[in-house]
Amino acid sequence: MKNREIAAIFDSLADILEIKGEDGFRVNAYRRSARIVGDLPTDVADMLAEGTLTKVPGIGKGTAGSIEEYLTRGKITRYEEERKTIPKGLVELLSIPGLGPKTIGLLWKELGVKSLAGLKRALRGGKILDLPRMGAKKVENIEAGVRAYESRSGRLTLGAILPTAESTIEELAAATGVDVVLAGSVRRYRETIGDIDVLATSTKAAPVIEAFTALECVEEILASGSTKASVRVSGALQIDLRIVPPASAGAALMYFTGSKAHNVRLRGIALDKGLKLNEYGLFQGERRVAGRSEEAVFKRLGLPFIAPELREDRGEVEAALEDDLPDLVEEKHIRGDFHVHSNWSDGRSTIEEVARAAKARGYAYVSINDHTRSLGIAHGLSVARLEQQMEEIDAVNTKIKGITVLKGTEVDILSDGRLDLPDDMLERLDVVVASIHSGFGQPREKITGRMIAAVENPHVDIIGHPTGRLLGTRPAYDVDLERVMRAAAESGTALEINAYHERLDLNDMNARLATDLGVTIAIGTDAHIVDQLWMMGLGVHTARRGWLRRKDILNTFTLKALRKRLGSV
Ligand code: DGT
Ligand code: CA
Ligand code: CA
Ligand code: ZN
Repeated sequence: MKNREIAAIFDSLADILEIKGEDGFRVNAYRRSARIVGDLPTDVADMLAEGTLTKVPGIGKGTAGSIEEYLTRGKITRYEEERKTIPKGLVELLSIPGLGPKTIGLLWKELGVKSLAGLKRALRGGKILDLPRMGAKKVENIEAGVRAYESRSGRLTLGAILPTAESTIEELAAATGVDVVLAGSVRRYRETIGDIDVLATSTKAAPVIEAFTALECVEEILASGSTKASVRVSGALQIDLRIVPPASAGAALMYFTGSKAHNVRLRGIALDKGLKLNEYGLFQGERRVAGRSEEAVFKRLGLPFIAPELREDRGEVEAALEDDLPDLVEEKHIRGDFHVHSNWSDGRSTIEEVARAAKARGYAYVSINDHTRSLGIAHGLSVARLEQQMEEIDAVNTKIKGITVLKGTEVDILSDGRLDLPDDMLERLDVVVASIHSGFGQPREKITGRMIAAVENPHVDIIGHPTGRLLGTRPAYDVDLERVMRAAAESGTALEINAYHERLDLNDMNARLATDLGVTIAIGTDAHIVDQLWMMGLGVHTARRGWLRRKDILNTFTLKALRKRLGSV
């Protein structure tokens, strides 16, 4: 389905026009087309074939023509032509968080900035402050954006690549009949991924390499040797494959799972015992004493098995030596989801669809948490609409057995710290998630105050996406998290691990700090369509990376225990 690709081109077109300073009407028309096409639930190719495309409100003849051109010729002439009218390097600047097309246009026209290097020169030279509507605060934001952009360069979110990673190992295993597993940062479930590492166990590497480089997803073969190969799949995503014999499979998996820092620690422990550890095995002199499985290697090193998520040299080696590793939460412990949007606000699934999908995942409960009225762009609910929604939830609960739909909200924490729903309304809900969606630029004291006010509201159960960061695109707002955590521990309010792949907020280390301070963590997917409920796994693995145990996680509570904890009946 090409909908998203086409939407991205319309968006780029709008960006280019905006950089050039063309009139807002045409810019907005392309933005609107992008949004409409991106949100279409059906394939534009089918709609074009059936002649239904031009019947969609907002898709005129011109837009339909561009879509047809893309589907038949793979490009849109208008876009190709416009692209040539601005310096190539300006397009890259659009990826810098906090830097929009208007400012880029200004930098280009006024200061001759044509690339990232040019932007950095302008920042260093201080000339940028002379631009209209530019202040010290804004310059600081741009500098922070450049830093964020440079530090993530080339890294993708785990959630964006995990489906590709999983289907690759399945297809390769099916094609070759050998054991194929993931290693590297994907197996450690890091929030962003440089490349995908895959390990296959076989004594005959050639047929595995052949099958690997012939996979349908492969766009380019970067390297192909006798025991390893690298390919490029969609975009810049690279997959590295190594083939190892069974006698070294465990040691190789350990080595290529990393992290490097963790590996260094394990090699040190081996040395202390007069052993040598490398990707071929654990050796005493020339003799291999372990290597077939990770379990065997750990055992011979005198250590319990260390879960891949912990292998970051953040104290796991010390804990293992003292046999004091945490008993980590597992996906199978999860009984429900606390953050799901429905089509009552900006989601796309009905409450009934959410209920059925949650039931199919084996959950006991799921809560519906739509936005509230201040979030107009997200069709936030008024009190009256929320009351209607509660009736609908009652109806769904009567209709569908084996799952309980909880009444919830994602109430907006307003910029002055008040909540967007009155207390008497909040009191009637089962699961109140309170989140910040505005005023990201406020000073630390102010944002911290807003969050603490929400934490201390007795009706608020969970603080949603507590730092507001979006991976690679928006830094966290300036908040004193530790103070919020202490307040949350005091009032018994849970903090969220928002499992949506671009958020993962709280992140691993913050979740760890929160539980160390006595805070309960609630995992919510922030799903806007039932196809996103799978991201619960990303949240659980983030929790594991934060050393969290079953009892730290609200989602592991039975419905009865949950109701008691939330104070709802
Ligand atoms: P990434 O791809 O940047 O998200 O992170 P990783 O951890 O997957 O790193 P990658 O793909 O460069 O290498 C995979 C693993 O292989 C890494 O976690 C540890 C191991 N490894 C790679 N190079 C070295 C090395 O020079 N020394 C050691 N000890 N281990 C290495
Ligand atoms: Ca990797
Ligand atoms: Ca790699
Ligand atoms: Zn939210």
